[in-house]
Amino acid sequence: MQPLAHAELIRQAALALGFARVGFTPVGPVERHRVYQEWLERGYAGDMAYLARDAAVRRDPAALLATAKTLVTVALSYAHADPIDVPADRLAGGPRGTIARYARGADYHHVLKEKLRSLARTLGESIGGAVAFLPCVDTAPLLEREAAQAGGIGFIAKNTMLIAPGAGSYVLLGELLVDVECEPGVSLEPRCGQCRACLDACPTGAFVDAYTLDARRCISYLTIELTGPIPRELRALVGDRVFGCDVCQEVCPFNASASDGARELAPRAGYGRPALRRLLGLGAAQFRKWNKQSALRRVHRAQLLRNVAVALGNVGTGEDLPALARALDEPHALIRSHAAWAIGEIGRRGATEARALLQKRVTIETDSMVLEDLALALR
Ligand code: B12
Ligand code: SF4
Ligand code: SF4
Repeated sequence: MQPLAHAELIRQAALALGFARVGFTPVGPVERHRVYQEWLERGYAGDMAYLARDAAVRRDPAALLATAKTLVTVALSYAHADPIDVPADRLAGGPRGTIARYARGADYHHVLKEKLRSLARTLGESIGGAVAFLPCVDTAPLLEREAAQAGGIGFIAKNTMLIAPGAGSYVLLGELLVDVECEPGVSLEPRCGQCRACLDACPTGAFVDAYTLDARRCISYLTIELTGPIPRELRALVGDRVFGCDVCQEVCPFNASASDGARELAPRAGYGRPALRRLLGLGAAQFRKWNKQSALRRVHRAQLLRNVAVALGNVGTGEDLPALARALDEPHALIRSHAAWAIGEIGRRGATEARALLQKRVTIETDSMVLEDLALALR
């Protein structure tokens, strides 16, 4: 079979599996690896040490599978309707948080990998021989957006997202390395034109410039990747977001008409706008049940409760103080310090009971980070 026929065979099988787009690029050194290196050197990766550890592998996907000839790139859509459209007065249970769209359904890592394995099996059966392959999704040391652009799936936009024209940026990326030659796709140039809506809308000002994100300021990093305290000066900017952020995609005109999210990634009920007080009350076992088989597993319980406390500090009222007071007794100092901050913020908005709660905790607290947050909140 010829490279063109291989590509067509894979394309048809991938579309039948529900992928929104499929692309092909010969395995070889990555064009913008230098950009990646510089991004790391400027410290924009923050605490994501794994990005620096395997930086060299990201230079050439051949390091992952020596016999690989083609990097098949795929995109799976999660453009589902947004439950945020539900009017606030119809939401019972106190203030709500927001979970980023990609994490509202099943864990995309598993969904994509399963589909990629199935794609490899179909390829092997069709060409009547064993195919060496490696499925990759997110965690492999690959520059996935770069690969997707090179394969012809879409273009890298000013918000650094890979946009597939017609499908938008609410697509998750995966790759299949195969030892089969395929006709390469045609790489797309950026199509943002004069638009800069995403750069202006970012709540934390995380874009250094078009195409360059300082992850240390990105709410996605702050709520998911960062395991320590969220810098105090950024907490108010996080708003009600408890896991990830979609602002720079929500404002993008390329997503205005995006729909057709994959069935397997459909949002689960209650996972778009969860009640914050309920989340703050999740014990260890309930937490494990809450994030089971979902991309939400990326955070530990203390990280989630830290995020929830920050969100309550931003959108909560005096009615949320009892829940935050219980969080002040949590064994984990990270939760206590952010609960103290949140109580201080609610107090600043006029809830008079806040001060007494903070003063009571000061008398028994021993952790220096929590004591600092308590002192600042009392000021
Ligand atoms: C680390 C990481 C993050 C970090 C850093 C993000 C970033 N922009 O770098 C944090 C935690 C902040 C993050 C956030 C999110 N992430 Co993330 N993340 C990754 C990961 C693991 C590595 C990305 C990376 O290497 N970053 C380093 C920078 C330098 O790379 P880059 O942004 O791709 O930059 C390239 C371009 O900007 C380009 N470039 C530079 N200059 C120029 C100039 C021009 C003109 C052009 C055209 C290009 C260009 O060159 C760079 C190097 O290739 C990838 C998975 C993977 N293995 O690739 C997922 C991935 C990028 N993330 C993904 C998602 C879904 C998200 C979030 C939307 C999640 C959320 N809702 O909260 C946000 C989006 C924030 C944003 N605007 O980027 C998806 C993106 C899918 C898509 N359609 O693009 C990926 C591909 C995972 C997946 N398998 O689907 N993420
Ligand atoms: S995900 Fe949110 S915080 Fe991060 S760059 Fe986009 S808008 Fe800014
Ligand atoms: S909002 Fe505008 S500038 Fe940003 S990615 Fe979309 S088209 Fe490009």
